[in-house]
Amino acid sequence: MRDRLEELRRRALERIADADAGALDELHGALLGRSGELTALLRGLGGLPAEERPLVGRLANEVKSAIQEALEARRDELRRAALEADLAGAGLDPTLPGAGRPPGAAHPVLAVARELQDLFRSLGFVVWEGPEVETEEHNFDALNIPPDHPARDVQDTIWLVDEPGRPRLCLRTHTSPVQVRALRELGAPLQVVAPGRVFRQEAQDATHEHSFHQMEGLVVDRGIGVPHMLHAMSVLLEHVFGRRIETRLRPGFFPFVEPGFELDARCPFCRAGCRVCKGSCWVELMPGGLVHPHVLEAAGVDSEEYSGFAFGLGLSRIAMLKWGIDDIRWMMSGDLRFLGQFPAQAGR
Ligand code: FA5
Repeated sequence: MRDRLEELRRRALERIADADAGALDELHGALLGRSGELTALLRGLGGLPAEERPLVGRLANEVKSAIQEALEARRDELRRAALEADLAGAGLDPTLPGAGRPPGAAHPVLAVARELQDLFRSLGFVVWEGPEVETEEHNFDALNIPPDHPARDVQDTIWLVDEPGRPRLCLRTHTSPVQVRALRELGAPLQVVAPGRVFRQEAQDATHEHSFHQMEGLVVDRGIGVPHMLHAMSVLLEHVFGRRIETRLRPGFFPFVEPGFELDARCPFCRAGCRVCKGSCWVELMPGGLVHPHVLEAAGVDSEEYSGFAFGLGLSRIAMLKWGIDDIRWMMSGDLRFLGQFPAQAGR
């Protein structure tokens, strides 16, 4: 009986190894089915002496498992071969590496914004964000920009709701309205930075976009003066550029500060006919000044007790200077040849 079982196993495995899909089904019936060979052999177990039955029974189970496993393995093998043949027929090679996705990275403006947020958080500032659709009151009135003031034209506002009898809404032209929002919500004293996108009807050129990013800085406390502002500006610039960069300060007019300043950086691209600085050798980077008492009062802060400084950094321009980008229009181009140059510096 044992010999017959071993012989059956040997023959069965040989036949299974050569079988095609149709033959496998037949083999399954011929070996393990009701009137299959193994079933017939097992029926003879009862005629064996009692002491042999357990051993032969165990062997019979082993042979049955071996046949079942061999049938399953051969089925898998045939299925895989059929799939590969199908793919090859369709011109596909499943062994080639996939196309994959190129790794993403932060946009250069986002990278600069994050770097500065980290810096200012470490100095005790709160990061505060305001909406891109802004009321006329926040964008202009509360910033001491009266209705007929030319500043409203200078910034060439994109109005969204401009109908008689309805509060006017615009795309914010700068991040300065966040000064008012933060002061009204947090009160004085406070230290905030407010990064975000702003919009203007702007003729585009190498340094001007219609949509660009700024970061507002605002510190209000007792006894704040111009030296505090200058210190904050120089800490900021040294942090971003990792070295002292040449700057100049000149008077600047903004209705929401008094006195007001313009901080310019030495143009790093400067050459004859430079289109970045238009031959002036300086790039406007960061205006600022002492918060006008009218702005403090409009936000409910006592201007007799508190004073403050504010600045409005051009984030897009900082990114340009940091990475030597000589045309701001690359920033919004969505061109992967441009964006792909930044993973190393701007990733995260
Ligand atoms: C303002 O927007 C003021 N709100 C800044 C301010 C804040 C002044 C707080 C005083 C106190 P200005 O329009 O100059 O200012 O813009 C600020 C900076 O944004 C500029 O120095 C420049 O770096 C950047 N900027 C201005 N216009 C554009 C533009 N069209 N494209 C790209 N960057 C621009």
